[in-house]
Amino acid sequence: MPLLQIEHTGDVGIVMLDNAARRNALSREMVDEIIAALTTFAQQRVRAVILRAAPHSTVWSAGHDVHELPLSGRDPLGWDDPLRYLIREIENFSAPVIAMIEGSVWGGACETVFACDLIIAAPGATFAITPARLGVPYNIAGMLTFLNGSNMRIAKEMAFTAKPVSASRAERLGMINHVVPADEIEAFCRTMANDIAANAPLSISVMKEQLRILAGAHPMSPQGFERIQGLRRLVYDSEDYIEGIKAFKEKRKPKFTGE
Ligand code: YXS
Repeated sequence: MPLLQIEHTGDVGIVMLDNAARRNALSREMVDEIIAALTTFAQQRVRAVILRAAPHSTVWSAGHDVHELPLSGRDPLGWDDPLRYLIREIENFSAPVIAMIEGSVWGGACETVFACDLIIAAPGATFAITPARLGVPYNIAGMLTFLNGSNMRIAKEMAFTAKPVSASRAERLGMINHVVPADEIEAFCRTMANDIAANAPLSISVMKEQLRILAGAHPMSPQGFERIQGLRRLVYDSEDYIEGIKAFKEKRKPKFTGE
């Protein structure tokens, strides 16, 4: 059974996450279907994409599928992790991707939304950066996505508290483009997508790529990279990492010891 619904109208493509039973968790299967849809849209030369959940969703996406996080000994967010592929696909997609948000957005899904080019949220939407909730060592590119999607102070607050940020606060902070009433948000996003599609696609595609390159232009020494990777290994080899995943699966609060 497909985990998505796809629509292609004129120059606009729409991907609707549709696996409410798993709260649209970004499993390998779900990510593969999203990437397949984007690949088709690229072949159809769509000029804007809307990435959404089913209407009136209470959870837009619960983030990385926790059941697919490796238990200890392996980087949970390495280059080949499905979430990393999804982020790169969105960032490298030639046309703008509009995230249309209804419901709560968690962890890797929050990064996915921040990787989109525009974010339009209904008033009840929330955004949470959750590695600290599970004991996960987020990866460098992902932390840069969070930083570029907010600012240092807010990225730290979201990462350290793992608490959701409301749509109104996110808009006030410039983290999202618009807050639109739930009964108007689909029409609003379609209008924005069509406005974009009416402009010059080559010009837009180049500006999107320029901004991607500029946003990622952060020099890091080889020693700096290796230090971060060493620190991250200490985390994914820790007892706390195992405890975070175990507690999630056992539906209980984790007890972190710092070991
Ligand atoms: O128990 P069943 O089989 O019915 O399944 C439950 C949940 O286990 C499942 N589910 C998930 N499965 C895999 N990965 C997930 N991330 C995930 N989230 C939920 O969906 C079924 C219904 O969940 P339930 O009963 O909790 O629904 P709810 O409506 O009461 O609560 C919805 C949420 C989203 C508030 C709740 O499910 C939740 O807190 N989910 C985890 C949110 C989260 O911490 N996500 C981060 C995932 S890890 C990640 O993205 C990164 C690696 S990181 O951690 O670094 O950010």
